[in-house]
Amino acid sequence: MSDFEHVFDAPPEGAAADWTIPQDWASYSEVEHRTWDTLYARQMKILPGRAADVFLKGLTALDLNTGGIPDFAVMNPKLQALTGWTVVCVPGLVPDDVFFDHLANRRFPSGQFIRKPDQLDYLQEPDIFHDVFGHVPMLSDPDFADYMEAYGKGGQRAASLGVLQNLARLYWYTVEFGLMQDADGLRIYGAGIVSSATESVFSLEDPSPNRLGFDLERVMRTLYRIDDFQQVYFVIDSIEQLKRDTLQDFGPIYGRLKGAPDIAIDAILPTDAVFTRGTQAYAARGGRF
Ligand code: HBI
Ligand code: FE
Repeated sequence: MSDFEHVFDAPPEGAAADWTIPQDWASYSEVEHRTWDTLYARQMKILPGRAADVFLKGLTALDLNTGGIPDFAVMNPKLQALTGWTVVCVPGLVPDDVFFDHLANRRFPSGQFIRKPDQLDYLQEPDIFHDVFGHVPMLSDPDFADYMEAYGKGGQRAASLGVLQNLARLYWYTVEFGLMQDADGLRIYGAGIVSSATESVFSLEDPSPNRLGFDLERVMRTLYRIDDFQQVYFVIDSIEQLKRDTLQDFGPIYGRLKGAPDIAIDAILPTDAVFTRGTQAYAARGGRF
C-alpha cells in the first residue's frame, strides 16, 4: 500500500539495494541552495509562537541555516550525537518495506532533490526541505526518536498482518500532521505542517478543521486526505504520551480494528475530546487553497 503514485518497484540506476544514493552536496546549484534559504526564512517568520518548543529546539540544535541546503556530512554527526539517528538520501518515495527498514534502524530517508522555484507552496512528493526541515528537528528529541524507531518496527509487523493502512493513519496524524498542547497553547509539530507556510497557519487558526484529542484507536480508524489541507487534526499532550501510547502491543488493537468501520474525515464522535468543532467551510468550498 502506498498513497503515492511515483513509487518504483526496484531501486533506480545508481541506487543501492536499500535505495540510498549519495547526497552529492557539491552538485546542488546556486538556485537550489537559494530555494532552501527562501523556504527556511519564510518558515521562520511563521513558526515562532506556532511550532512546538521541541521542534524549534531541534531546529536550533541542528544548525540548518548555515546558507543553502544542509550538508549531511555536517548535520549527521550532530543528530547522531543527540539520538543516534542519521539521515540518508533516497531518490524519492521508496517502497513501504524499505522505508520501515530504515526507520527501524534509526535512519531517516530524505529525498535528495529540492523543489523547483515555481513549487514553493506545494508539491506532493517529499523533497529535502520537507524531509530535513520538517522531520529531522523532531528526531533530535529522545522520545520522538524512540517513537519513530518503534513505528518502523511496527510497520514491518503491520504489513505482515494486513493492517498497514491503520498504522499509516497513525503516522499521518502524528508525524506528518500532529498538533500538541504545549505549555503556552496549541502548537504544531507534524512535518507536513511545519514545512508548509500555508498549513502552518491553517492548521492552528482556520475555523474549518476539527481539532480533537489524540486517541490511538480512533486515529487508526480515521480516513485522511493526501492532496489538501486536513479536515481534522489530532492533539497530543506531549511526545511522552505518544511514546507511551504506542509502545504497547498493538496486537489486541489490530484485532478490534478488523471489525470496526472506518471513521469519516469530518466526523466528531461523542467520545472525542473537542478542541475545535470545525465549520468544514474550507472543504465545503472545494479546498486546494
Ligand atoms: N518513502 N521517501 C519516503 N518517504 C516517506 O515518507 C514514505 C516513503 N515510502 C512509503 C511511505 N512514506 C508511507 O507510505 C508509509 O509510512 C506507510
Ligand atoms: Fe513526511
